[in-house]
Parts: sequence; structure tokens; C-alpha cells
Amino acid sequence: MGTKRSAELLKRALCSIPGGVNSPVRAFKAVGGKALFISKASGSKIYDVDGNQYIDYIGSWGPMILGHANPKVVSALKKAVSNGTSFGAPTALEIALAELVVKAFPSMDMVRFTSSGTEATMSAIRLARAYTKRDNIIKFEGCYHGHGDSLLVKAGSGMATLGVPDSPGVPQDLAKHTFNALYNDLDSVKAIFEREPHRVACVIVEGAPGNMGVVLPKEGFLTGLAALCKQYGALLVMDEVMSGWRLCYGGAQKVYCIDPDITCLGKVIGGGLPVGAFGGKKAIMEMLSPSGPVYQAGTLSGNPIAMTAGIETLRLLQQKGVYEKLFKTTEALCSGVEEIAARRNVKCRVARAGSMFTVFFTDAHVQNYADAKTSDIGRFSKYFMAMLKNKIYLPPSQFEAVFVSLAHTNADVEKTLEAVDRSFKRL
Ligand code: HOZ
Repeated sequence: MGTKRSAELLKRALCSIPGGVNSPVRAFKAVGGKALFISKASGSKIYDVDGNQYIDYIGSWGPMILGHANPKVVSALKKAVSNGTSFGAPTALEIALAELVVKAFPSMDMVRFTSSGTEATMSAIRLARAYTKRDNIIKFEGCYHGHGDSLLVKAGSGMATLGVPDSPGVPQDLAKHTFNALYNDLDSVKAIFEREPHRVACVIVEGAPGNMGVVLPKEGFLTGLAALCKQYGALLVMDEVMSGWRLCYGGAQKVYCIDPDITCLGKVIGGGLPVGAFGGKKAIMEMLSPSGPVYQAGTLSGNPIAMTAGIETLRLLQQKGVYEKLFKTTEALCSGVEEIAARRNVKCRVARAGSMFTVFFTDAHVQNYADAKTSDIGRFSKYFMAMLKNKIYLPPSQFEAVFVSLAHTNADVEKTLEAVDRSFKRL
């Protein structure tokens, strides 16, 4: 089956939507392809408007950890929708999800819901600045924390994909408050703190970066960051929008034993509906309006539909054996790719964090953005296109993560690895 209808829709979309998409990485621009228009998804499969079925490894860029249209989530949503979709007033559902979140993340005493991860990180930065009465922030090259102005400096994800280090439209007066350090390099952070000992409000870091592709923190890197923050009176903001429920139930901070001051969440927490959250220590969180003076708000924040999807998803993730299954599938895929690469003599590195992974087409051990950029992008594009031809739907960029779900079966793994073999044979 071809992709004629997708091509027609793209042509139409280009007239009314910039680039034809509502988020840049969806455009397949980095791989020289054309976006597919999707009609439906179920379990591990996604279907385009031409009727092609693919094994989906994007999972809506992370949220669909249970697989698409999980029957329990769908049934809870149907019930919730019939009670009204948004009230702009508090509900018991918000408390239920908040309680699940603070229980999962002991570093958080309190949590505030937003409608996206971007809003969560943006608000966390404002809060950190207000709490410390300082303006500057430290982030890491290649880490992506949504598209808030302060954070769009040398960012990963779509910025890395499109090769644009900084976005026009971010005032220089604001960008000058963002300092970039090198991921996995504590000295680069220390140097900034030594230069600005009393002016850094926070360090923001992805729990396990997934937006320059998956990169793992070196031993001692995150604890070293926490110690530097403490030494210089800055807050540690851990962005677990991706890693939150992907590394384990409790996120990267549980795996690496970190107690951040503020944590940002998104993706899985909304079970496929728009939810973000930021939370942390009571003294910090109580600075938020209306308890305190730091303003933050949202018309649809905490709406009952989004809360229902989040609650149901987190409940299902608490079932016994869930993470064992998820990691077994992910491991089978990663070790399968490594085995095929060795046999086919394809130079690549597989980096895995929980249920996310990236195949980097480089022989460098990827520890930061500069290493990630040594990847052969042309090769990645060939690989991506060959996989798509074999009906495997991967993230269309070298600098993103593959997301495995609980709905992926052994048969999916087998089919995927067969496609990898066919694709690597021709690289
Ligand atoms: N920022 C997401 C990837 N890191 C992409 C979101 C989307 O395009 O849907």
C-alpha cells in the first residue's frame, strides 16, 4: 500500500498549518521523508490514512507506555467524558493523581498540574528564580526542556534535529541568563558556579536525557550536580518529563538516588492526554499562587479527563511484573540490534535507559551532545527509511528516543529485528 492519502493531506495541511505539523519533529524533515497522517492506533500498532499498519516505537513521544487505546484507560475515559470535560474548578480526581505522584516521587511534598511538560519546566524555572531571588540558570547542551524562552538555548529534540542552536524570537536579554554546561562534565558546571557564585537560581537537567538521543548519566554525575547546587545555594530541577515513569515507577531520581528540589513531569503522567506537572519541597511549592506570590495558572490544568487518563495509567503501572515485562522487551530489542550490528559490521552504539533507547550511528561512546553529533545522520536516515518501508515506525530523528510499550509483543520484537537485519544489510 502506498502513502498517497498522507501526501494529499500533507499538501492540504501545508496551506493552513506551518510546515504541515503542530510540532516540528513530526515533519520527517531530518530524514528527508514526508510525514505520515495517522488514522488510528491500538496496542503496539499505528495505522496511517492509507491503511498501512506499522509497529509503533514513537508512542506519541513517550506517553503511551501501556500501548495505544488501552481498554481500561479508554473505558475510564468514556465514563469521565459523560460527566463533563472541564469545569475550571477543583475536583477529587486532581487530589487522587497528586497523591499518586507524591507517593511515587518522595522528593515532592506537593505538586501542581499543567497541561504540558513545557509549562511545567517554564513554571519550575520561574519558581526557582523567585525562591532563590536569582536570575541565572544552568542547563546542558543537547538537553531539551520544552520550548519556554529561557530553555531554548542550545537545546536538543527538534532544535537538534533541525540543527538550529538557538531560536530567533528569544530576547537576548533573557537568553543571557541561561548558561550551558556539558552533560556528564561536572567541571563545566563548577566553572560556571565559580564565575557566578551567587547568581545561579537552578540547574535543570533531564533525569536521563532522551532529547539528544538517549544518554546515560555517568556514575556520580547527578550526585555531583546535587552537591554543587547545595554548595552554591542553587536549586536542582530534575526534568523527568521523559524519564518519569520510563526508567522505573519513580523515575531517574529513584534509580540514581537523587533528591531534587523541584521535579518536572509530563508524558506518561497524562496517559496520552495533555498533562504536565511540577512539584517539590513544600517551602518552595508554597510560594506558588494562591499560597504565595509566584503566578502560574491554566484554564484546562487538572481537567477531569486528563486526570482520569493519568490515574488509570499510573494504577496499571503499579501492577506486579509490569516493569519486568517492559524492560525484557526493551532489552530484547537492544541486544538484538547490537547482535545484528556486529554481524553486519554496522558501526553503531545502542544506548538504553529503562524503556527508551537510541541507536547512534557512531562508534563513539555517547556521553554528551558533542558525542551524539558524531553520528552519521545520512546513515540514520537510510536506516529510518528502510525500517518504515518494513512497516516499523521509528522517531524520525537521530536525536530522539525509541519508546517501548507494554503492548509490544515477542512477535513485534521478532518482526522489528528482521527489519533491522534487512536495513543494516543495505547500509
Ligand atoms: N518534544 C517531543 C520529542 N522530544 C516531540 C513532541 C511531538 O512532536 O509530538
